[in-house]
Amino acid sequence: MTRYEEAKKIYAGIGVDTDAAIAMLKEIPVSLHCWQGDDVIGFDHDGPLTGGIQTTGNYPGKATTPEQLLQDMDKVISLTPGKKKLNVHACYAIFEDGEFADRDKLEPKHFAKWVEFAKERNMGIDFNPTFFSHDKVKDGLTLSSPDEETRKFWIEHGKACIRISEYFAKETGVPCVMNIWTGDGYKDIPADRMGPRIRYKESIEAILAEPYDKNLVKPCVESKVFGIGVEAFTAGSAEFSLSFAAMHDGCLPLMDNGHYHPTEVVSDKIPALLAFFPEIALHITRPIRWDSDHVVLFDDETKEMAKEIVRNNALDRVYMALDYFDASINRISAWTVGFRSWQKALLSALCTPNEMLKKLQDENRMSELMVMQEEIKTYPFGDVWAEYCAQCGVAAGAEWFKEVEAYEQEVLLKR
Ligand code: RNT
Ligand code: ZN
Repeated sequence: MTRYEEAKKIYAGIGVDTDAAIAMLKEIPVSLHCWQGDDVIGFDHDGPLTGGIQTTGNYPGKATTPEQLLQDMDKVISLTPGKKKLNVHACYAIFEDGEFADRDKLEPKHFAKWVEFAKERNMGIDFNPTFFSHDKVKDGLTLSSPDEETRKFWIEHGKACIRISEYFAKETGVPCVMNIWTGDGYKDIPADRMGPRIRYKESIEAILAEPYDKNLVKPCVESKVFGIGVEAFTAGSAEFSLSFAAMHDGCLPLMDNGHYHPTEVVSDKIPALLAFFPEIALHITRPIRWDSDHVVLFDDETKEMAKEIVRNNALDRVYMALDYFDASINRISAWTVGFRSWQKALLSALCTPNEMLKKLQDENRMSELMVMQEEIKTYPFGDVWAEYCAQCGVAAGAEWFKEVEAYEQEVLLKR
């Protein structure tokens, strides 16, 4: 008997069908963010990253051209199991020879290369307007700015992004999740906390007034507790974003698990929102102290979030996207570890006897529930993971890192 056959038998003993778990995971799309490859810079400006987010580190070999970034993404795709969707930011517009369009004037054609790339690989695309790293960010504000011209510019940007999102959906045949996040806020105590939020609300409403097909474009609003340099006040707080989504039909709440106070957990928020919203969206990341964007690992909270999605049968109601950026280590490795970690979390959740555990809870057999939850932790999950990777044609173990090292020598260090 192979190790997988052995493991399959052990899992069958608790009513888990590992073949079915593997088959299911192969069909679940997870969005791979393009911005891990170049430290969230993009191709439409020369300036630094702004907007309350920051990358730290200067590991060599980052992508500086569309060709390099797409080549790097292909490498990551080749090292990771599972179905993927691309996640692109508006600042990653690809302009042909000398042409340029500012954010408010972006058109589908500026993303034709992304569509070509996605189609060739049978992937859908998610999209994000970029409300940062731009000189029209006035005093740290965009959609909530008291300056009308500033707000207008960013509303036009949002509308352009709706049109581009619809183009992505039509071209790929897969709905496009369009996420609105701004770093709008204040470093120190404001005198007016409501004014900026009313303006933010009205600006998002103006963006969503752009006509679009609700089956093709899924707008979301992402909340945040604070950003670097905007510690005192964030316009798009948790209450703001959640309320906005709740009050606007077709708009989804997006929770980034790096955007809450340290003892709050998104795993507990997922089922709460699923009790109300038909669909929700997630940014999967790893917060450490003040930073919200470390590489995703196969850690307890990551596993817990995956469990909440799987055991509530919500794999088709939760849009899952990765969101982190680390410039201090090999970027291909960072990208790959994060994607593989979320795949592990999903597979592990699919290999959990969820119905049996729920029954123990409902019958108040809490001692047994604790015993079982602890027992499952040492089940031979690694053998199921290895089988899944083999079926997907990727290395199950750390062998993949050898390929990253070779790629670093042959490609990254020559840039
Ligand atoms: C920032 C938000 C946001 C960004 C990306 C690049 O705190 O998480 O989602 O990380 O849009
Ligand atoms: Zn995010």
